[in-house]
Amino acid sequence: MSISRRDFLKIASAAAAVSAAPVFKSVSAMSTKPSAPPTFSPNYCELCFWNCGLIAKSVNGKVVKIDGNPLSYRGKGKLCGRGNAGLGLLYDPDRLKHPMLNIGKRGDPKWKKISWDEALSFIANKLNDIKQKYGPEAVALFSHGTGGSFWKHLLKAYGSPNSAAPSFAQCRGPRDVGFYLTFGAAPGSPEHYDFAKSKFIVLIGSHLGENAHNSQVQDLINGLDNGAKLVVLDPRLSNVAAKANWWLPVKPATDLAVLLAWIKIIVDEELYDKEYISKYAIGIKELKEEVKDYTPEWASKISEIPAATIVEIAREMAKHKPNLCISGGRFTVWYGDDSQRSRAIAILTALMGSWGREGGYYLPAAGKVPKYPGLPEYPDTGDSISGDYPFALLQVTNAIRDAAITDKPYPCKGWIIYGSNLIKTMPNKTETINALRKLDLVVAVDVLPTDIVDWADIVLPECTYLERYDDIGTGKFQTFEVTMRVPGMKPLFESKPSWWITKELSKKMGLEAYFPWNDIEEYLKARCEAAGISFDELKQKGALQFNDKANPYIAADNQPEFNTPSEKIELYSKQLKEHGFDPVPKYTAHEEPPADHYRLVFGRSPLHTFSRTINNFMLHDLIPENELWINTKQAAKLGLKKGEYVRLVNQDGIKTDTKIKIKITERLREDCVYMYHGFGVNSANLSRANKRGIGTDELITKYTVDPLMGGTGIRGNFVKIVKEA
Ligand SMILES: Nc1nc2c(c(=O)[nH]1)N[C@H]1C(S)=C(S)[C@@H](COP(=O)(O)OP(=O)(O)OC[C@H]3O[C@@H](n4cnc5c(=O)[nH]c(N)nc54)[C@H](O)[C@@H]3O)O[C@H]1N2
Ligand SMILES: Nc1nc2c(c(=O)[nH]1)N[C@H]1C(S)=C(S)[C@@H](COP(=O)(O)OP(=O)(O)OC[C@H]3O[C@@H](n4cnc5c(=O)[nH]c(N)nc54)[C@H](O)[C@@H]3O)O[C@H]1N2
Ligand code: SF4
Ligand SMILES: [Mo]
Repeated sequence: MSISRRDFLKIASAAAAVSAAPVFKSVSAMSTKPSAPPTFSPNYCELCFWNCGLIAKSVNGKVVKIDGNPLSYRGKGKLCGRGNAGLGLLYDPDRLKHPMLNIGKRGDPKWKKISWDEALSFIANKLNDIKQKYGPEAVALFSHGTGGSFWKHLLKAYGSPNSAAPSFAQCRGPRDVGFYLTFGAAPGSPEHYDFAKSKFIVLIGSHLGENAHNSQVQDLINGLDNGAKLVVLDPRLSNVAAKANWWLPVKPATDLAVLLAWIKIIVDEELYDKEYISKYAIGIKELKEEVKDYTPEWASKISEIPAATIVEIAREMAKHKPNLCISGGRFTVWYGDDSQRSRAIAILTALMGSWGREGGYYLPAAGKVPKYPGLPEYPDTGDSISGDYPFALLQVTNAIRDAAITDKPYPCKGWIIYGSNLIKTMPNKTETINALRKLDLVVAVDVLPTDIVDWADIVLPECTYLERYDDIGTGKFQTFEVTMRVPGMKPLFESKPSWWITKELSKKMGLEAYFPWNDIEEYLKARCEAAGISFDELKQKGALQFNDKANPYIAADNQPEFNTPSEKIELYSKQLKEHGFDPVPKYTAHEEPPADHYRLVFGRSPLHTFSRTINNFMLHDLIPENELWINTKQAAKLGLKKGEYVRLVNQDGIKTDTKIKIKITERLREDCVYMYHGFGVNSANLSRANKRGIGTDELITKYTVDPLMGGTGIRGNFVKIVKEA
């Protein structure tokens, strides 16, 4: 099977359809002066966290166009459909324009415009009160995005260890932990999947292409172009599944059965990379014993994938070892046993010898940009709120939420929420609301009046990425990438960058010694100098690559290190056993949908990032609302028509406030329904997004916590379809 580069656009959907026309219109409407020669500033995209490099073109002090930066590893000169629509955020008339104080209630706000000075004094006073009453650890930061780094620094200077992000315990945490337990390292973000060189690729519930992480999609397409075979396990015929050699419409929640059967076949038939395993791994004998009952026939009954297909694919994988990538995916908080499912993927990867091998998982280039030199030490902090999860690699957001409700292990009284829409991204909204109601202080730092903003006491408007400098960005790929964001124009309205907000706040909190730079360029220059990088070159090029001579693959003179207790790959994990967990993953059955219910399955819209972009006028034009996918037979059974609007009721009797349009399709199993995540925006101040479609977050009242690391499995919710009278 071969696939052309043009198919990238087809996979990534209507990327090309993002026309620049509306931008030029909005910009020319703004500018009255004759055009000065354009200026160009490098930047990196913040429409999602892949952070592809871009060049912003400005005319008369306004950004008028953005293009991919060819020097960027993550973008390679291209932007995805969302990235191309950056101007739809920059010129969104709904943007936050000035600091605001909530003189109403949390969740039912009345906003009063205030000055930056008033806003920062208010926050500093509250933070100092909390410190006096409860200690600094009673303040937590939630963040997502590059500007978060200045907030993390401020929080540590203040003395709190509680800095968390939904992008761990609500996203890739279980995958990272499963791999960490096996290899002593995670696939990383950005992931070290060597798709471009793969001969065989396995995607497990990962719908790359719709999940539009730019260079990763390009790598996948290049791999397929070069003849790689592709297997996709997904209950839905995703766009990438439509390109696969094998689409396995696995029964949702049963992937682990297939993975365990694959392990059994490979171990029993001795199809694994024997030299690699004997050199680098421990526990092959114990593994064989532990998986002995997981026959393909057993897995077939559970997963509804034919036993012969399971056997065929196990043998195909082995034929292509070690140049195959069994992808760990990214969004992995599914059913609560997620770090164990990820461990099964890691074990298979080890058996194929593909960690550190061409076409498998490459070894990333090393590199570091040291911190700003000479800063005072942070104060000593006590333990962070991590819950009772022995293998949590990072702080657990839901444990912080629990602490705000129960005061255990100690009170949590203040939340600073930077670029995170907690109310839509944490499962079980009622718990989030209960926590928010109990706090003494809620600060939201955002660019738009999104749903979480309505729950804040005080709102700080950040300027968008196209209007600000930010901290230095780094990424470990086959090169070590260092990136810089340079503003293409002055901030609109009274919005400000986080480097400025945190510095001013530090003065009011008596923490100015931690922010000794006069301005951001001085800060960035000092970091560049400490790393031996030319600031001027970085500022001009936007992205620099280092260590590009490093060998990304295992070789006689390039031996891997495994940061596990045994310093080997652990097929059998003694440390899991010591903590009372299964040393080799075991299959456990998950709850099935009750009668008349479907499992709620969701994923990414190729042209939106969660709820971040729903109000973006360029993207809204293309995908204004989500649709409910339902299988043709089930639609006929329920008498549903294409385009008809319905509501949903979940297993706990929660009925959606808004409606969703029916899409009838053969591309989905009969036992589930599917929709894009991110819609169903509540905030009345987002004029285009408000109440369009349904939010998965409305329906996710149930979640199953992963006992190893605290991740919240959210794919165990079920819905019934309610027709409108
Ligand atoms: N139901 C459900 N929940 C999920 C998921 C799901 O699929 N379904 N996905 C999970 C995943 S994979 C993840 S990674 C998490 C993400 O969870 P979060 O990190 O909470 O979510 P985001 O949508 O990235 O956060 C968006 C907020 O950042 C703001 N923002 C955008 N740009 C900027 C900026 O430049 N500066 C500032 N200060 N703010 C900005 C937006 O306006 C918005 O309010 O959610 C998880 N939760
Ligand atoms: N366009 C776009 N791209 C994005 C993002 C975005 O918001 N928009 N977000 C980024 C982020 S932070 C993340 S974490 C990634 C997430 O991207 P992915 O890791 O690819 O995860 P999801 O989007 O949750 O994947 C959904 C797919 O899993 C399938 N699925 C559901 N249940 C099961 C099951 O039980 N078994 C199997 N095998 N499959 C199942 C669904 O049918 C769907 O096709 O995307 C990233 N890329
Ligand atoms: S993948 Fe798309 S949205 Fe994400 S950073 Fe790159 S261009 Fe921006
Ligand atoms: Mo994510």
